Amino acid sequence: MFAVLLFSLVVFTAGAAARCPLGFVNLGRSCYLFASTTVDFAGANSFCQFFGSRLVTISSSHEDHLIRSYLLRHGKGATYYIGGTDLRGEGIFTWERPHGKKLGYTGWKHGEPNNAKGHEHCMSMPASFHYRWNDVPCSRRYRFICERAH
Ligand code: GN1
Ligand code: CA
Ligand code: CA
Repeated sequence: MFAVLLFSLVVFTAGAAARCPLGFVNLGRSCYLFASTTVDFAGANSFCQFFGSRLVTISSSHEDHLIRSYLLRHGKGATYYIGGTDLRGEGIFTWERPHGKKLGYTGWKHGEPNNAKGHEHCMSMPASFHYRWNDVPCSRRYRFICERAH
């Protein structure tokens, strides 16, 4: 019996570890990389692609909750880029993946997006907003979150 339990534990642990590539964490149905490098939005996009992933698309309150809970525990008090912009039309935010898809679910902080100073076209999750969404200038250097399938 003990051997069976031990075997199950080893197999289960190995299985769980194999679900996401090194550096990615499994939350719900996807693998996420919470990058600690700070880069501008274009840089964040490139980094995610280099890692075989894309900037995160957050499609439901469930997914938003999983990511925010993770960040509240491990987020290092920072701001993280997520994968949406209104670069193609002011005030109309779309996801990078699938490209140009309008937001369905949104997790904006109350009062956002506000396009502050007329220069905020990229989406982020700042610790100071408990990781509710904010539009920020795309030129700022922030951490970022990548997503890929298992
Ligand atoms: C920040 O720093 P300030 O107050 O001009 C934030 C905006 C928010 C605003 C909300 C770069 O702007 O995106 O809408 O607070 N700017 C940055 O009060 O994070
Ligand atoms: Ca804008
Ligand atoms: Ca803003």
